[in-house]
Amino acid sequence: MYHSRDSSGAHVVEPEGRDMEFNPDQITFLEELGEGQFGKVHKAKAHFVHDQARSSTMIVAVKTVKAHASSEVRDDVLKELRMMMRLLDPHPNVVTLLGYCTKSDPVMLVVEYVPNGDLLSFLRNDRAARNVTYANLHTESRTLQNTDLISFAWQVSKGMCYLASKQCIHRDLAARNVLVGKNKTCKVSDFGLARDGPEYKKVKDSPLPLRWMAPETLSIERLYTTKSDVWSFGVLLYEIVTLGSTPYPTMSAQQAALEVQMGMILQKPTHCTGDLYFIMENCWHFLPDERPPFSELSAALSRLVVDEKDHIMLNQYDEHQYANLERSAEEVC
Ligand code: ACK
Repeated sequence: MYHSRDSSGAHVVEPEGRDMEFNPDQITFLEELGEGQFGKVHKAKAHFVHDQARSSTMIVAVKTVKAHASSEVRDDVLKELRMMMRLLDPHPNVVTLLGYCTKSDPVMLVVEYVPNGDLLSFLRNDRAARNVTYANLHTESRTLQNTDLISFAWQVSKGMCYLASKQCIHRDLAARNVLVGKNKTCKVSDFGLARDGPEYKKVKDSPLPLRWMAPETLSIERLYTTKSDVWSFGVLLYEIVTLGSTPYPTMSAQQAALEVQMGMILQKPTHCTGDLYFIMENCWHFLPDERPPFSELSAALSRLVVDEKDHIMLNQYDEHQYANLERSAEEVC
């Protein structure tokens, strides 16, 4: 068993019998996938040594902490790691931790590679492809259907059910933090802000996800619970239904945050059914205790998955009602 100590003195403790500490030599970096909250994310080949006779390689994603990162950032990564260590029995809708390099500098997290990028880009790309559809009928079969979108929502709810069962609060649930794998499998990712307690420490200068935050999280108390994740899940449902549009697109993030604290919620998109909007609305009860648990949301969405009826009527989707805004510095507060 290997113990790694962060600057607060806390340990990352490996479960008995699993050696998850990688030697940096076991990792061959391939292309860069993007920049996450703590540093770069790369596609990589990991060399696993099972015993003296057996070894294998696997394509993975490696999150590397920025060079010369402060001890605060390093601690945050070790906290993310400690959170992921609680989630080691793999769940198909949550990104799995495969290992880490904590003895080396920079610290690296090795996670399962999810090939189709984040859900927000996936939805927005579909929206762009849909515009081509009208000129070329063959594109239609490749664009997302009602069943795909309802399945995305259901899969994320199952991933969140699992996280909630492990007392893990995500704190930044949004389409940009869900990855899309083979066969359009959705996996909840980016535990950068995830913590197990109700305390919250803002990562220096990183934007707060104001448009996804519940009233009690926006308030001076900054309260985060599984029920504030449920609020964010409702906003994520809205992102799915609107093919990745920005919530409250006509308002600045600060304006939206103020209005939400005064009771505003997102309006029903005209192309979704009342049944689906009812699920969203339930996520946005002002009082956290009135919001349903993820198990209930998952059960409600599973009923829509098998329903014959289209709950998202994409043929009535009016592109002009929605806008895609980039997340910007305005959300830093
Ligand atoms: O949209 P993307 O391709 O998906 O760009 C972002 C980028 O890294 C910064 O977060 C991608 N990414 C993050 N984790 C993974 C992963 N486990 N597998 C594949 N891509 C990932 C993410």
